[in-house]
Amino acid sequence: MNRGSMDKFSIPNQLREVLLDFTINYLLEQPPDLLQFGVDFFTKLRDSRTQIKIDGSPEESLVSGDEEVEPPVGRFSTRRKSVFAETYNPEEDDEEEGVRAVYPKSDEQRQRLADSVKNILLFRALDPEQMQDVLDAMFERRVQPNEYVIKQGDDGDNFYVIESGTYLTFVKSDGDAEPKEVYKYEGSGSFGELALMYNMPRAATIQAASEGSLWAMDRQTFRRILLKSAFRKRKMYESLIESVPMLKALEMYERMNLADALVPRSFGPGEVIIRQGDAADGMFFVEAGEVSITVAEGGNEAEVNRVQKGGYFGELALVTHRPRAATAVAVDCVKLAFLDVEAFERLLGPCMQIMKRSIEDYESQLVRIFGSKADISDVR
Ligand code: 1OR
Ligand code: 1OR
Repeated sequence: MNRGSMDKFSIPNQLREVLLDFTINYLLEQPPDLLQFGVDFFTKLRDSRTQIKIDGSPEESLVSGDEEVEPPVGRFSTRRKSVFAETYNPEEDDEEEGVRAVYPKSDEQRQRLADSVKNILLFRALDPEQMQDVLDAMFERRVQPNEYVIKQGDDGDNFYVIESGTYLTFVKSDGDAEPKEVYKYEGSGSFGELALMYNMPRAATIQAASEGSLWAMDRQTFRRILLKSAFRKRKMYESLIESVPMLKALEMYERMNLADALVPRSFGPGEVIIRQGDAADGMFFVEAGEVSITVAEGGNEAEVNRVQKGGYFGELALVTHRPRAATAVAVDCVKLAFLDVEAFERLLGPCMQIMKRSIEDYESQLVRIFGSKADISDVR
């Protein structure tokens, strides 16, 4: 490469980063007064220097005791990124700021987009107006086999929702010679939210394994519309997820996805949560209160278990693909987090061994209490 007189000057990385950050912020915000904006920007940048946290430790868990809703910094990497962005606090952000991107779409495109975003967990908390905003802001990107959509270590630009295609996820950890394949998206799902949510470099590489079509949303729109709701949800379920021993089998990223998927459900004393014999649509984690489990068998009904905070129930039917094996009733005011069957199958694979072990325990108890193995033994 012929760099000519450029060789005489070395451009410090910090200068490049700061100027780029400033330029991007200026372009996005389009303030009326460049100089005033510059003064504010650099003042804020200087003031923030004292607060900058460098490099989250890898042992740091998803769950921290503090109540502050501030994005953790660099938890997936050892490289620090743009200082301005690091001090970002979603709770202080003015939602109305910035330009709104609108990409006109044909009816046919709208329909395809609506189908693609239907099951995206991060979109669940949006109201219809925000959803409209999101749909307007998304633009189509077609990819070819082997094309890299995201490269680990890069800055985050877009968030992607899959319309079609297969995508491989690779992570190269410190000390690894080669990146390892850690996950495969097949025709649905979304990726690329981590770098945008937590202001860190891309945590993984995403490569198309087939031809495909993606819907992309730029960083600014993502942060303006999705960040706060996604953040609150992940924050809300951190301590619940931490309190369930079984879920320790999950990687931090898998726990985040679980938090996105959980839905709050409450029941009053005596209310039936699950009825023996019913078809199953999901499972429950107990956040507060107590749940009584009873089994009816040949005219006898007996309480067989009580489940408290940190416990779970309703997983058995999802694992065995059978009707509910027991009835669950709220003993007092019970706060639960519900996980639907589709998310269960996608997210709780790593906990399957643990669940199967407790199912074996149900079986031996069943034999002890009723003298028969009944119908729960078909564990797949
Ligand atoms: P990003 O913005 O960092 C890469 O860009 C994306 O890959 C990332 O957001 C996620 O959306 C997606 N760990 C981290 N990121 C993952 C993972 C992952 N899987 C998909 N992405 N895994 C943990 C690996 C130790 C795999 C979990 C199954
Ligand atoms: P499910 O989807 O069948 C009822 O819906 C839930 O009650 C079940 O999943 C379990 O999560 C939970 N036998 C069967 N189900 C039990 C039991 C249990 N305990 C909790 N559940 N036994 C108690 C073992 C300590 C054996 C009964 C004889």
